[in-house]
Amino acid sequence: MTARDSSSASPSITVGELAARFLEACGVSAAFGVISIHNMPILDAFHVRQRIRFVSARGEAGACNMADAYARVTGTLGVCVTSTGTGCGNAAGAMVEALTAGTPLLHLTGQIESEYLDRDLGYIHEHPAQLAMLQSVGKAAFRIRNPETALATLREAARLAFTPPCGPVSIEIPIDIQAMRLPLPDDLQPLPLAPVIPAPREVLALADRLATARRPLLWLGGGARGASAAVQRFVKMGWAVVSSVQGRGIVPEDHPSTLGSYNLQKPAEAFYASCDAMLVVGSRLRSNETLRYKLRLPSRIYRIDANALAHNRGYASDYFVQGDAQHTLDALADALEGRMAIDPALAADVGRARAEASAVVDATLGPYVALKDALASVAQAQAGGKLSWVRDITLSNTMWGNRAPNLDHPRAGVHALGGGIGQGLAMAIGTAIADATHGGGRRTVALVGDGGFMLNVGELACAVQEKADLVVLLMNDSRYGVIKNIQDDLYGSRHAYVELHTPKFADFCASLGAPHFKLADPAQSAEVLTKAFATRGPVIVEVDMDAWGPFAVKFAGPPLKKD
Ligand SMILES: Cc1ncc(C[n+]2csc(CCOP(=O)(O)OP(=O)(O)O)c2C)c(N)n1
Repeated sequence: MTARDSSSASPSITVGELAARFLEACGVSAAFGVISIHNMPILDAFHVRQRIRFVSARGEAGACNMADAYARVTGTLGVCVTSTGTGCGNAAGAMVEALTAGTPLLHLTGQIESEYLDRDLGYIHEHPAQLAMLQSVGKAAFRIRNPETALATLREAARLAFTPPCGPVSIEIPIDIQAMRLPLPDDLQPLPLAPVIPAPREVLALADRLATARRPLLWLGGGARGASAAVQRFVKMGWAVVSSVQGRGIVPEDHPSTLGSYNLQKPAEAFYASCDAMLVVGSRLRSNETLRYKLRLPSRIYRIDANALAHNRGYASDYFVQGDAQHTLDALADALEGRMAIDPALAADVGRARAEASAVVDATLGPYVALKDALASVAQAQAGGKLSWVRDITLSNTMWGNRAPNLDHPRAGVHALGGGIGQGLAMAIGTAIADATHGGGRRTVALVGDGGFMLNVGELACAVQEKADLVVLLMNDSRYGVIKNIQDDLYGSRHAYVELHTPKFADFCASLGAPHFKLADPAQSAEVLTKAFATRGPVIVEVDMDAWGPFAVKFAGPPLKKD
């Protein structure tokens, strides 16, 4: 097929512009990437049209993490644009994270000219199996082969990205195709999304099983993030609630009916033993949340998931209903309201379990309790509790950041779900940009270790350039702390490859024009955090962990079942 030329009567646009216009129709207000000869028709259209804010990341990994976080906090499509070959490959790790987290993301990448494609000619930027790589690091990948099929491909990619299990979808567009012209389509709207409606018979069967429960518990995962309103109906009926880390804030975490994400401490497990039914909604009951599937859950487990394959994964389910979380919970509440006799003591028992679980966490932290508590109080005082809480993989996050401070909204938490270090800073930039473009009025705060921070530190320059409004809590122990702890536990304290040459962060930040505060004393936490919250743009608060001293308990990898 050949593209129609620009002399036709209707105005003609390039495929690059078509992509830009389609994204606008999807409600995308910011996209992230690195410019290259192999994506310039797309980025030129962004620039000319000025409808989408394009953030020039310093690397494709960061760009993809930014787009991922943008999608998580806005609920709209995340978009990253990369170059062919190495640029595209640089995004692979971040694509894996988006896949793990179920983020609806569109990754647009270039390809070499169609004429030379798939011929292994050593053409500049050629990656012969790029499409195969994209298929394996994301949910799906397509190639646009001519202008006539471009819109259909864009529409289908976006539809797939938003179809549970949601995930990142890539489209590669050879550079000659990006520049080809086609008539401007009349309709650029994305395809409608159809939620998975549960079978009414199955909802009633589930209701029959739950109607007699006296101490029912809802376990909410990331798949239930759109179901806050329906979940509230269960809370009103008297159910108890607990969430995975990805499900934080579906019920505001200061609500007395929820354990929050204190989901695997001993007091939580003891509480589960007192519950006679658990309804798991949109959660994979992942290894890190369940002591590698050994956490003792209530004896009867029921499950709702939009993904039919969730049935019996990780834990056996006594009954399973396939359906969108909001629709299914609403239908279930219709069938259960006024029909249950829930133990009135349940609410008080949740509160007790939560307080005990939180005390268990605090007892591990030693001096770092001061940081955790100061963050909660400063966030309340300076931002009305409206925090976007972004975390990298670091000891402090595993030990407390995954559970505290309280989050008030299902989209207020962003973390590296798949466990890869080095993504937190870029995710915080994507979060802050999302807040700026969507007027969220939240304060972005990121928790990162020095090891993870250095992995993608170039993005700090991007943050300064973009005036990304965020506070980074940089936990500096000058090493890969958790790995060192594991070496103590399992490798005879042979501390190999964990001591890191670390920059003088004050000088480094000064060179970039980023305000920097050193926090050398736990007693100054509230004062320094208050100053940081009052400063605009990217602000670094470096916690000098050598001065603070160790945690009370040495954390050495994800907790496992001990008895
Ligand atoms: C991309 C990636 N590479 C390597 C690892 C292995 N790893 C897990 S934690 C960690 C150390 C992180 O160090 P830092 O960010 O300083 O945090 P700390 O453990 O000191 O709190 C490493 C290297 C990983 N999880 N992800």
